[in-house]
Amino acid sequence: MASPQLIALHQRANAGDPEAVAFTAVVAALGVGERPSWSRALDRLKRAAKLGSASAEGQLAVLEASGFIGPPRPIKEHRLLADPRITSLPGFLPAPACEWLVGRAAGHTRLAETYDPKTGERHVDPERNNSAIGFAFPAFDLVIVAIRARIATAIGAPVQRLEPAQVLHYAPGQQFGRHHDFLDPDLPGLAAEVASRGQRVATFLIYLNSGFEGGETDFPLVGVTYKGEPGDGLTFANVDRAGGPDRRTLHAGLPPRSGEKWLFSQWIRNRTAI
Ligand SMILES: O=C(O)CCC(=O)C(=O)O
Repeated sequence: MASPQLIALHQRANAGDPEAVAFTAVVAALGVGERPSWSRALDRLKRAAKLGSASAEGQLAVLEASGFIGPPRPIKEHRLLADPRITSLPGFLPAPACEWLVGRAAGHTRLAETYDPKTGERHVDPERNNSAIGFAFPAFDLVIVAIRARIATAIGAPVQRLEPAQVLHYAPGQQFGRHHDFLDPDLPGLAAEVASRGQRVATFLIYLNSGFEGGETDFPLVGVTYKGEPGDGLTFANVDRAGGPDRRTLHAGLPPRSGEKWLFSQWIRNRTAI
């Protein structure tokens, strides 16, 4: 956010605009134009709730119920495969936070896009017909900030390496066909992207709901098929130990046969991504 916008935000917040106060909580947590502070962020969110922000009140309830207020909860890991590294994280995100994400996304998703390997531009790919919504800084709330911080802790990377987050939605028959998440530096359209913003070295997924058949995350070349319960995480490296693309990480979001699938998807770069 440019400085004039930040000044305007704080002016609105000082004037008592509840939603502006709520967003200054995000600004405090991320340290935009100020020293980052989680406790100041929570104080601001509480003030926004007192001023009448329903969103702030909802965020506080979700943060409280999901273990984001108070001592951090231990993160459980279960190694599914050592090489390439594929790890599940049972119970990574409590149900209220999963429901919050679905609530933020529902009704706002659009046909998902991928990188065109020739041009490096975003484009609609016939292999990917599910829908998605991206959450970048101006669309963050404190719940999303907290989830991204927990992901950064789990994978041992600074949060600045996380790309904007996405929530994916699959109706029956919709899929994210077989693909790699690394950006192939051999493809002309992607080499520039890798050079300017770094390689996408890891992926972190969180299953957000139940009540669908099929819809697994499938790694056909290494024989791993995973389907999480709501809140379960799945993370995998997209590159080998030398940092080069690992083609064995080919994977797909299989289509649900019935019901709807919601998934939080977070790609991680090897350097600052936002
Ligand atoms: O929907 C899934 O299970 C997979 C999602 C995926 O492949 C991705 O976000 O890169």
